Amino acid sequence: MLDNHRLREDFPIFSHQPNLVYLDSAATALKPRMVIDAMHRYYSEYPANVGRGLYPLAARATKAFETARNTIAQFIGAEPTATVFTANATHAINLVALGIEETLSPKHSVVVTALEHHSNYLPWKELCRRTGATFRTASFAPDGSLDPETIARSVDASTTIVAFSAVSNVFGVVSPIAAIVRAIRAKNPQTLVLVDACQLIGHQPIDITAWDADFIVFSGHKVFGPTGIGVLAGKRAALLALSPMNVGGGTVLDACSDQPKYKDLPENLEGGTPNIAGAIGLGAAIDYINGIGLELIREHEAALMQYISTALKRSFGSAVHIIGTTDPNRRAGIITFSLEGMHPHDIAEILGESGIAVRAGEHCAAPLHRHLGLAATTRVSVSVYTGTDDIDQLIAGLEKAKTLFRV
Ligand code: ALA
Repeated sequence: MLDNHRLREDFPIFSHQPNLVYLDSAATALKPRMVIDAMHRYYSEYPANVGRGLYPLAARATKAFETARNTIAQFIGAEPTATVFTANATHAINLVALGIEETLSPKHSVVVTALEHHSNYLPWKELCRRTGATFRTASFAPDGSLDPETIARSVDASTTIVAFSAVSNVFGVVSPIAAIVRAIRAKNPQTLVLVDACQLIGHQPIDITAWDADFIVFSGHKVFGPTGIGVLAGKRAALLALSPMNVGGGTVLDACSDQPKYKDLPENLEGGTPNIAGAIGLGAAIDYINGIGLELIREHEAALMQYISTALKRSFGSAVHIIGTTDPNRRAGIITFSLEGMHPHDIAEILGESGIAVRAGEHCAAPLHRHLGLAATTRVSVSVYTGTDDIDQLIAGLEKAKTLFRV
């Protein structure tokens, strides 16, 4: 396993709160010093705009911004020019949904899955409401993964796009992404595919080229980066076919003609001054991950998943219900459960009083909870700074809650 105590020194929050047990990294990951420093350097040493100025300060800002783009593109197997900065994953998904809106009519269908979080559910539902296209929801397997054939059964000649998550933010189970894309293409080669990689990035490798997806999206803040920055990457042809929905400064070659002529990717989709510090911070976050090594991170998180599964069962036996797979190796650092006799909100509040942060509720995934017949669950998510000592404290906190509730 990784030396999480050594790694905790990289995260300034732990010098402010040395006893913090942070088990909510799937909501947002903590920020390493090198990310904060990179952003601080931009704001204090070269806070110029990008892509516009001809003076040295602006050239330095543009270079740092584009270097970050290259780092991120390489990390996900995308072309830098097909790696677009957005505000977050939700913004990226809405750019795609709005960008294909003109092509949809009541003759078309859009497919999502029942395990999506609201960000990869509502933009598509709204798109269908506006265009009259049919909104279809493919089911998931009991282990919390997506099954290629189940998704493909919802796809037919009418299907314009399928959007699905690589990892559900509730189940935490990694789905067979390349096989799902193949099954969709076998049913309809014209169907676009969007993969929401929010809960996979930074935990396991991403290769958009090997997946053969048209689009992938993720948020920077879940991968040690700052808030307010996300990425939409994909195939050039698919990105170029999107109607730019955020036109304005930086996107146009000829604004004066009746038919404005727009720039090439990625600028045509990045209207307005971008989140420059955010992009630079996200680049530093990817450098941080590369410095540790994705394979070591994967092994560390798998060991923690094994540890927590065993500890929960040992302490709570048949009163604990872990959602999804029993194989901790298939998880990307997320485990969700319910405990008989205790409401997840009460659990989270009691743990919170002891400095232990977990997430409780529907986790912005109401359709999934409805599908499972559950009102709410408790979610624990880990990262490089998490160790078995954090899990021991979680279990002690849960034991305390159990005593308080006399269950
Ligand atoms: N989607 C984020 C989560 O799962 C906010 O917590």
